[in-house]
Amino acid sequence: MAILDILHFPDPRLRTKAKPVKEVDDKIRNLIKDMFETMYHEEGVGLAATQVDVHQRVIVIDISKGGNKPQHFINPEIISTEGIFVREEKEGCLSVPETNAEIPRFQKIKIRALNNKNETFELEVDATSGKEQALLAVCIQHEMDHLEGKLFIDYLSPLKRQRIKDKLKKQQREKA
Ligand code: GNR
Ligand code: NI
Repeated sequence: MAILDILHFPDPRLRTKAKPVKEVDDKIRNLIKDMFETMYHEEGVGLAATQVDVHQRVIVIDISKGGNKPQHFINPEIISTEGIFVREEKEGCLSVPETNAEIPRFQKIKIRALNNKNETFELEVDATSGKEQALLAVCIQHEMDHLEGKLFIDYLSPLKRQRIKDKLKKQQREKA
């Protein structure tokens, strides 16, 4: 078990497109364990392998209050979507510290993925069926974006994104 380092914007490695997992083996199962450990340590509700500099299509999520409902997805694919919504609470990202924004997301998604036993499963999430489901819908889309090298701030205007970049660069300078 290990807590992994998280990459921070504007690290170019966050722009890497992740490759599909070819074989769900012990190495992947270990990665998933370490990703959960890292996510819980950082108090996040989700984590994509991209954020720990592993460019394979793996995401972990736990939106529960107790942090006792881990969900993982290997090679996730969105197979259908319906509608667009903006969640009441703003979106944040462990790779973009101290930044929050309202982002339009699909309201209803159906996804297909593999579990750690190499079994295919499907999951439908409807953001209109409660706050937890809304967070789960957003979180799945947020994590899947990471696997494409995409960040939530990419949905903002270039001006807003530049301001965030300047702010974080300044902070990183001050820390160094
Ligand atoms: O911890 C996280 N919280 C969160 C809140 C609203 C929408 C998305 C997220 S995901 C984020 C963790 C993270 O950066 N995952 O990639
Ligand atoms: Ni994120």
